[in-house]
Amino acid sequence: MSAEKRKVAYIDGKPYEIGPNHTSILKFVKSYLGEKKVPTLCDDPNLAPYGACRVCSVEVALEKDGPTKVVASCHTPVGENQHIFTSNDGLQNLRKNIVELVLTDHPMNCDTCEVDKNCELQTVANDLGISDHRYNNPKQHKGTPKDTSHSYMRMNLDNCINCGRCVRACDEIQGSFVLTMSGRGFESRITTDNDMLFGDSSCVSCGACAHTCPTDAISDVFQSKSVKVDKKVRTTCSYCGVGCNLETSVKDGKVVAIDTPKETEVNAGHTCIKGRYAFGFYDHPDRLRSPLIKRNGKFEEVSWDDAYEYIKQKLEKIKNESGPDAIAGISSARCTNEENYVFQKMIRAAIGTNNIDCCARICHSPTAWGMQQTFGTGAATNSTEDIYHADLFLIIGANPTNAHPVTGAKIKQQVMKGKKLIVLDPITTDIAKLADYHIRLRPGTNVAVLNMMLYYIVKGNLLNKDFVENRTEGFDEFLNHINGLDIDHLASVAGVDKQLVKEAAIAYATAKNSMEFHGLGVTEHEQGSKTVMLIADLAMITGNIGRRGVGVNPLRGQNNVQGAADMGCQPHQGAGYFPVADKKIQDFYTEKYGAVHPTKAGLKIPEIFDAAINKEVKGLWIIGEDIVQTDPNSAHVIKAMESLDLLVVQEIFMSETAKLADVVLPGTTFLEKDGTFTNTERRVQRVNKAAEPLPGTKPDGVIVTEMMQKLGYDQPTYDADQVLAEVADVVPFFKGITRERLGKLGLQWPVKEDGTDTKILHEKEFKLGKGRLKSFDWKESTEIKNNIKEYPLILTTSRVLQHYNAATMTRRTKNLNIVDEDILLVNPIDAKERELNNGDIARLYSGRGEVSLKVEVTDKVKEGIVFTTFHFPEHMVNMVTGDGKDEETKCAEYKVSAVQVQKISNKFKTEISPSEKQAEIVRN
Ligand SMILES: Nc1nc2c(c(=O)[nH]1)N[C@H]1C(S)=C(S)[C@@H](COP(=O)(O)OP(=O)(O)OC[C@H]3O[C@@H](n4cnc5c(=O)[nH]c(N)nc54)[C@H](O)[C@@H]3O)O[C@H]1N2
Ligand SMILES: Nc1nc2c(c(=O)[nH]1)N[C@H]1C(S)=C(S)[C@@H](COP(=O)(O)OP(=O)(O)OC[C@H]3O[C@@H](n4cnc5c(=O)[nH]c(N)nc54)[C@H](O)[C@@H]3O)O[C@H]1N2
Ligand SMILES: [Mo]
Repeated sequence: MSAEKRKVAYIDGKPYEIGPNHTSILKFVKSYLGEKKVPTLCDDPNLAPYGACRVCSVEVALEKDGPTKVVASCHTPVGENQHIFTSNDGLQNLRKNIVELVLTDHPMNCDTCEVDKNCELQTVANDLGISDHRYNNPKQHKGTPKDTSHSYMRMNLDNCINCGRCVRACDEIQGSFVLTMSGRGFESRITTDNDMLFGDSSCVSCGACAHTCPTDAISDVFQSKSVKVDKKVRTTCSYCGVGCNLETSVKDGKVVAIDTPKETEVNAGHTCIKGRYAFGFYDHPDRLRSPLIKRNGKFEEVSWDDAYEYIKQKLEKIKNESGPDAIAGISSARCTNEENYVFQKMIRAAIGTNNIDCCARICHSPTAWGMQQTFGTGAATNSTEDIYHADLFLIIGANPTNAHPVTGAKIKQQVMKGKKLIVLDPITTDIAKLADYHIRLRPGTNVAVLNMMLYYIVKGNLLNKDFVENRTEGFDEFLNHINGLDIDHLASVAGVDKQLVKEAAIAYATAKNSMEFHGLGVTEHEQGSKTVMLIADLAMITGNIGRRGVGVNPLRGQNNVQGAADMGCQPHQGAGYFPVADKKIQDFYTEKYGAVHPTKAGLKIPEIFDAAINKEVKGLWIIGEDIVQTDPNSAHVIKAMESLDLLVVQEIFMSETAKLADVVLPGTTFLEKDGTFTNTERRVQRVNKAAEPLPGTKPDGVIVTEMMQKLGYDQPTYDADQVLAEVADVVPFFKGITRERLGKLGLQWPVKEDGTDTKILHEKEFKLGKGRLKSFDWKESTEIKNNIKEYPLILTTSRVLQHYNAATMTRRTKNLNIVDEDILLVNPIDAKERELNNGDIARLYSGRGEVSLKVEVTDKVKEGIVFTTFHFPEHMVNMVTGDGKDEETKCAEYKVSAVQVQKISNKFKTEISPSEKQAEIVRN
């Protein structure tokens, strides 16, 4: 027990202990006496205290019976022995008068303003007993035209009370600075940047303004605050690995709106355009609604039983003729833990092969593998909330404001508050614009630049000697390697300024807490795993590991890619990362699964494709992964799919891959299922069904389980909770997880039997005992070496905020109104050489294939580099990307392709607009 005396303050005469989160009188009072004890108007717990409206006024005396003073409780700190009075006639009159003045700006009669009495302002007014307008404002906003230009929000400034919450949310939460307050006094009103229509402004559609607005002056197109819904269901977002908590509004059995729930840890009351608005795909007319079998080149609707029977016969034939290793499965990082677990179990226990993989292979497999080699655990060492405890951020090959927008916005906020930022990225991303040190390296040269940073830290004597001595091994060899580096050569191949790298290295080593984040710009390279291990070196030699605000933190991509690998959807490791080549491990799984565990090593995704072409793999079952559009070298993937005897695709849409299937099975979206997802910080969170599966569809776990039963395996009827219990029995770091214990906010693994979870890994020792320092030399990518003469530009590919991977989902939402094609970014020098102007159509080609794309000429990319995204099937950018792979894990080298660009036509010559083209595709 701490001997420290507990500090108290008094609320209406009673003592209460002051806690660490009680940063204001308002927070202190609310935490003990509930939300309604003190009314508020301009306050939002997710925003910095503002103290403008003073509705939250309380009286405070510094000692018992001392003189009192009226203060705004939201921005007055609570102090020891304060005597706080929350209510008396004087305070009530003050509050009432303020709200009456505010109402001057606002229609009183709710019938005329489309908003019922649920809006926050009306609730506060009702609570204060106000029922009528006392003051009349001659210059009311009345008659301001509604702004309906935005795809997802509308602005009705007649309802605005100028509380400034939207402006503050845009600035403080999203960091976008789109909304401002213009004019003074009664003339003041909310406008967008350059006074544009809302829909034309630079708004990123995060919805933070609509979420905070107390009156529906800015609201979602669906008026979630005012229309009565039947129920609200809390769940977890199914886009990226941030894992935002969402609250769905359900009316007449349909999800009609999504907002953030009150209590959130991961997303702190925030979401992005996809999580909040891009859910319209879920009941889109294009959803698959029946099992399909392809006969004579055409899909025919069949019953579930016929589909299962057809698959069973085909699988048994393949197994009898060629053995179980002629069958493979690719699981979905979009599906739940429970679904991934049963699928790998089906492949291993019911079919009998280790040929099971998932999209982690082409995404962060180098992270998992590299961190297993150096630390022992291949997952993020720290928690997202550590962003608040870091002093410096090192972001390597990640574009978090696009790809992990809620985390990106948090980092951005901290940097705007003065924390230091180093970015290693060839592209001037949004976050790179804020960097103190933006190291614009050539794609494929991370190992060179990281070696430079390690060198400058060692030479500058900036090592954390204690950490190196007590917690690592391999330092002597590491030092030898550093001493042999040719820094000038490394700087020249990477195309970077030595001095800048030196300064960045010193900043990283000398900040109190340096927190590293990385993405695909690290992993999707030939030297991906090596880069990850050098990042681990950087953290270890500077002691930036094992406490708050530091660590090595991959920004994992898919909502449940961490979980898919945890559940064993990898050929070399089963559920819980046990190596399946080990005889003891095989016995362990054999006992757990009640079926002999396969002993032969499984194939990784690219090996599955090669084996299909060689007729060694004949049957493939894919759940929720559109490999034809998203794996590299699409022509090769298509050839592999066409070589199979049986392709089963379990999907929600007729994806490019599903089109090639023999059998299509209609799964359900996350809104129609129960289970759990594991986010990028190892947090296992509940997914709760908000709507019933569309008629004709089944949750993916149900489909897999029914198939297991059909194959004769004794798997009980699918129940997500019961599968989770089985996972907890097999996977040691899930030991203490139950659905109940996960509660609202989830738990971060490892979770002990008693339910305690883990926010920070490696605090006292690494899973390997000591951390392993590793050394590697930079090597030019084979793709460049072999092809750069003929194809002199380097293509690097990535994503936009509005669309998600194959975009089967986001293209079926209004996000398509905002972005409707992949654009090729070309540096002005390269553009001039090719006579390319903005808007021209260019041919982008490599030895593998070609696509045509609209051009944007910009110095966001360096000379010699071109950049695009891979979201649109009418472009199929992966026709161009190559077969390069990470040496260790076979992760695809999407970030380096040798290409050439050639002008096809001027902008005016295109006959069909991308959106028309898109519409055509959707229609077909
Ligand atoms: N809006 C949106 N969000 C998404 C997705 C989406 O499609 N859309 N996809 C999700 C998925 S699956 C994933 S994995 C994540 C990916 O998210 P990120 O990891 O951020 O991935 P990318 O944006 O593809 O690439 C990151 C950066 O790497 C840079 N880069 C390229 N080559 C190099 C290099 O050699 N060195 C360095 N240091 N940087 C380099 C690129 O310029 C790019 O800015 O996003 C997830 N979130
Ligand atoms: N050029 C280039 N290509 C890339 C990348 C790159 O940076 N550059 N990045 C790569 C990366 S990191 C990744 S992770 C991959 C992602 O590639 P994919 O995994 O192919 O991409 P998604 O669009 O996430 O595809 C998931 C599929 O699952 C379906 N789906 C969604 N939810 C469910 C569900 O609940 N059940 C079922 N059955 N299906 C569902 C969707 O309709 C979609 O077709 O793309 C890779 N491709
Ligand atoms: Mo990914």
